[in-house]
Amino acid sequence: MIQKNLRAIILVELLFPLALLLFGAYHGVLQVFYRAGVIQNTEFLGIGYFRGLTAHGVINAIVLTTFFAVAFGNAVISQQLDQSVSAQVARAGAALMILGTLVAAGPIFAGKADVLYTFYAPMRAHPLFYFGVVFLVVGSWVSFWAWIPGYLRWRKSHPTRKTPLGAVGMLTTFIIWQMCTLPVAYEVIVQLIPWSLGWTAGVNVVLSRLLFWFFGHPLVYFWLLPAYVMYYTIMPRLAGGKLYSDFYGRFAFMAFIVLSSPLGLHHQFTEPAISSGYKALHAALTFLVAVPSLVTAFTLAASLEHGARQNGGQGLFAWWGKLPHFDKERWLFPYLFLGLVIFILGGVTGIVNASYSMSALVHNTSWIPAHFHLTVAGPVFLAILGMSLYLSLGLLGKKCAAPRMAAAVPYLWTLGVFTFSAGLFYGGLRGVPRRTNLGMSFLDPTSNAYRPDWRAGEYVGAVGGCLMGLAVLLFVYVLVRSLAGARSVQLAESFALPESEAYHDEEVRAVRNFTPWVIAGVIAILISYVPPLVQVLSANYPLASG
Ligand code: HAS
Repeated sequence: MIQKNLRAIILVELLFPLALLLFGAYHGVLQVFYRAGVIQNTEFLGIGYFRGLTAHGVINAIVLTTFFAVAFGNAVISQQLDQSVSAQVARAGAALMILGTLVAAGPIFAGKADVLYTFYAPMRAHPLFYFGVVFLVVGSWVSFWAWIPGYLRWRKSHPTRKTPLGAVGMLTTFIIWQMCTLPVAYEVIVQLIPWSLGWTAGVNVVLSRLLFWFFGHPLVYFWLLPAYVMYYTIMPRLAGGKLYSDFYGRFAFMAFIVLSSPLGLHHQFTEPAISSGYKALHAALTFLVAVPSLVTAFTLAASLEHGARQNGGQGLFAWWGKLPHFDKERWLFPYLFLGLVIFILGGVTGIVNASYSMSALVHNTSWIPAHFHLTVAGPVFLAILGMSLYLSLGLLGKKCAAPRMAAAVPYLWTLGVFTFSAGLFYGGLRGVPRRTNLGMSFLDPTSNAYRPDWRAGEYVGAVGGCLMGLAVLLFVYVLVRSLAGARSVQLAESFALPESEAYHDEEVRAVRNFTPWVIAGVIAILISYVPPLVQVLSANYPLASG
């Protein structure tokens, strides 16, 4: 059961970012209108293009994801490790995260932090933006620290038992987060804050980018792994069966500890100062990080097949039809299943990006947002929406007021995100740039830069963006209507997250302990990052004043 004294904290951590999501999603829809040339202006209703784009990225990709990981982690750890989370520390973490978000929101909405969600130099924000980021990240660390003493106590009092898989997944998520946020904390505190306060004359841009991207790729696994926890520990049960292999789940999580950090240079293949040898090493490691996801794909497909066959499914492919795709009692299932379907394309395009030569074709084109909307806005976002609704209603003892509509949301979102990404992939291969107000440049018929051949992709993207916006509105309708419904104390008291049993429950010592994996991760980071760091520090580029 989820601890009673954590329930209010979890609810705040779920509902606060969902309220902000309305702004985040609104600015997403505006993006497609700017890009398709429907809005031909530098601003709309007083909010400029880059201000809106920054709000969109920061709210959706940083704030929503971080709050959700902490909230879901609090629920999973307290349920699976005998209610061992320190509520006082968890409360302090949540308060810091809320403070950080509000402090950063001020400069973003005042137009003094148009630095996008990848906030590295030379673009400079108001110091309060950076302070807000620091509070948000430190708040998430504090929330993680609230789990550690209870986890150690649990290990001591259950020496022969395996740590439950969901807890392993959430601890992995935050071990990765703790490791990857240290360099970006250095960047923000030592480089960016003094520079934005005017205390230093300039900033080393290449170093700033190196530190940011050290954080930037493991960040995506911080987003992804809470969804993986749901896929491994909840989805097989919803499908009516069992997790095919407990070992493969543990192996995938542990492998991410080693592999998710030492490869951020794949965002910097065109970076000066860093030798091509190290870029090639990071490219090779990027191919390797796809392995735990491929393992996940096969393990989950087998788990789904097991569930479907328990429901009477037969044949080589016909069993797919026996999964609860449209079951209004199990409306959470399509949020997880469709996320996986979307991720097949998100993963394949990630592997394209990882290739040293292909990246040269797609880097900084609209191909990149197409890829990441099939990842962070695919499995991650759908899992966040579905679980936020499920958890908040469960904790409050309320029922879903419109379960059919709740189950329809992920279908509409999937249609929207596939359409959106198809348009952006098409454009990206033709060189359409990302992060550009196309309505004021390449899609403005009166401009010398006008590119009529770039219209089709952007129009298709705009249709997809509108469908995605509609899906968010439907979701908010279901959430608000359900929250306004009657409360049952009995339902709230008995609420717990579903937990799948394992079909193969293997005993493998190598995946019982985090320590060797963390040590291997640190060694991999040292090998892959120390020489590039030395190269960057010894390069003689002038500092940027911003
Ligand atoms: Fe990525 C850029 C490479 C995964 C997010 N990525 C980005 C950016 C974001 C992002 C936000 O190498 C842009 C950053 C910016 O603003 O500049 N990415 C990869 C690779 C993977 C990958 C190799 N990315 C993600 C995930 C993200 C994410 C996950 C968010 C959550 N990405 C790159 C590279 C760049 C990049 C370069 C830089 C490009 C550039 O030039 O700027 C891998 O982890 C992907 C492995 C995944 C798979 C898929 C497994 C499939 C599964 C589904 C199974 C389905 C089932 C259902 C069971 C191999 C698990 C079956 C159902 C049926 C109906 C059949």
